[in-house]
Amino acid sequence: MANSLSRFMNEESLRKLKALKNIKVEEQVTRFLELCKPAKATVITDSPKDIAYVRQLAIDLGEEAPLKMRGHTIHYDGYYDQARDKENTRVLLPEGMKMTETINTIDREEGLNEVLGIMDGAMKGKECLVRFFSLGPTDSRFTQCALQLTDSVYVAHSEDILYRNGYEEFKKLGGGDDFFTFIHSAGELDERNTTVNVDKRRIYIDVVDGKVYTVNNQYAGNSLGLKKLALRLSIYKSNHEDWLTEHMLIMGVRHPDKDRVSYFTGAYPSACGKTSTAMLPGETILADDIAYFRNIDGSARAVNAEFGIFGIIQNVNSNDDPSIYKVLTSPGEIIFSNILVKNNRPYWLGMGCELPKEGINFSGAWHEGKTDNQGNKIPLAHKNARYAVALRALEKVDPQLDNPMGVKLAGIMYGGRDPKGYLPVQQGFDWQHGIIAYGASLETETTFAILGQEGVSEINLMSIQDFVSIPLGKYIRNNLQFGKALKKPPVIFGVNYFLRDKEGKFLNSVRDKHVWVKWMELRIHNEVEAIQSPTGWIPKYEDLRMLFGQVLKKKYSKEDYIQQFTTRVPENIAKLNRVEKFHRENVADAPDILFEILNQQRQRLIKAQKQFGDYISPEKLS
Ligand code: SPV
Ligand code: MN
Repeated sequence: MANSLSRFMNEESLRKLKALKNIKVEEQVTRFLELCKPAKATVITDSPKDIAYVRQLAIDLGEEAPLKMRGHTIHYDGYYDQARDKENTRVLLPEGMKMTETINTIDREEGLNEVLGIMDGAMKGKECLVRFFSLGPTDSRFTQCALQLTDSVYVAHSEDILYRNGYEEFKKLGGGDDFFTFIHSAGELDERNTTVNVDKRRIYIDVVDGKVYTVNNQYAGNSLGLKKLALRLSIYKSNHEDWLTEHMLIMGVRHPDKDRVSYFTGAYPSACGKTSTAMLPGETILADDIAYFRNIDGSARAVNAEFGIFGIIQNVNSNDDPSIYKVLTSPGEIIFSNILVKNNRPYWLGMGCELPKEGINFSGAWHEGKTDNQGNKIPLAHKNARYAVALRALEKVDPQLDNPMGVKLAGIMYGGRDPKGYLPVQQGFDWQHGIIAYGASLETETTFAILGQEGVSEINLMSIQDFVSIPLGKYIRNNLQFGKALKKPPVIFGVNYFLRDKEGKFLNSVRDKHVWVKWMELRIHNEVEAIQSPTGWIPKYEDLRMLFGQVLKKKYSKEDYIQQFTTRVPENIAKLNRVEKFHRENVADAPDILFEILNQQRQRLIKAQKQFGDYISPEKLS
């Protein structure tokens, strides 16, 4: 093996690999170097020197270009590789394993043959970086080691910003094989350093073997092993153990004037307010995308699998997201992707200043009015353009970020993009009701974060449906069970930032979510009362009026309250019907309790409808 490895790497790299004393790691590295056939391979440790090498290589090879501000670089993904590719992302299904129909799968043998065929020689002429990371804090029950091989320096550099280094963690494996392996190749690149063969883009997830093969792509949601690809592997792994993997933010919410912090997690589909909730001014952030939960001594505790933010940059401006705007306009290590650059300065949609009429963007040289091959106008920047920044760069990072025990959870939020049905904020009656009526019923409109049509309404269970690598019913049961086993489960809330009036106008402004979050914190501590509606506990006007004044310095009228918190019975019943149909048709192993809880909700709505009519003002319920 050493012989084969020394064909690819110099003595220094070989020494670094050997120092891990892990034959399993060496086997994987050898096997995939032999398959992908790079010109050379370099082993990167956690040392600042090695990490600086990666940062510089991204620039030397032109995968990133420096911008005016110190530490800022720009990277472009291919024009057709700007979001997650759902169609070509598949779970490899071994013979005999059952999976929910909505989960994209391919027969394991067939899939492996195909993807290994595409990856054969995919790194020709390139340098393969061999990297070691830790998902979750190091030295912790939550730690999950991850090995990454990639020929994209952008991928390796992004992972440095977004994940904890894990070379030293690998040493603690004691030669064991409890690590995930990610093999990525951007494939052949064009003169702009973007993938040529996007038609051969494949992202295949081998859950039983803990490996992911991803090729002919660069967009981070497709290429970075540690992000959405590891999410699938850890959902599978946690299902076979006793913990949960969630597509969730984690934040510390403060009482308006007491010295008190309560930790919340929140699940929102992509581009539905997850990052901006996690970044609310005055609160602290632990995670904006992926959380691991464990039951530790009867309490739900959570950690961030990640260490940084890969956030949507559109509409980040000093007014709506002041804290992240400040970070993005200050010196420090940031990779911008798929935005416009002019005179080495970055520009994006909704940044709140005048925008140039030409520059370089994800289509190459760009000018206003430029069209693509299909005659579509190319925007100044892609809607899904992003930034990657380490959480430690934020002033408001929570001090518990690296706590090996995680934080104790007080509340969980589920929020979709629902123009018609769900109230802006409501509290579930109990754990089961919250998981079923808000989590498993989460319905949302599709967004630009996934390749394909926008604005199509779909069920996106717990906002994690795209990533679930076990039967969906099992995933729901695991969540129900997790809460049951706790001494005091976190309180579950349903939120909806996207409710509209009859004319289609949004009923809330972007920052109102902060009031909802503060209300939840008070509810958790039983410091405000609530009104029982057919779909959950809802806020009282006086409490919201007080919080709007305190948090946003805004007046909150009774009319606004009534409009926002009116229960829309026909819309809610229609939603229940869609949710039930989805589960009956697709989720063969859906638990009976799911249908019971949906039915109870329906009965409560019908009863209230008989008494109060189709549209029920909160005043009638109090
Ligand atoms: C998401 O779309 O949910 C993201 C970005 O967090 S990525 O999954 O990386 O595309
Ligand atoms: Mn996400």
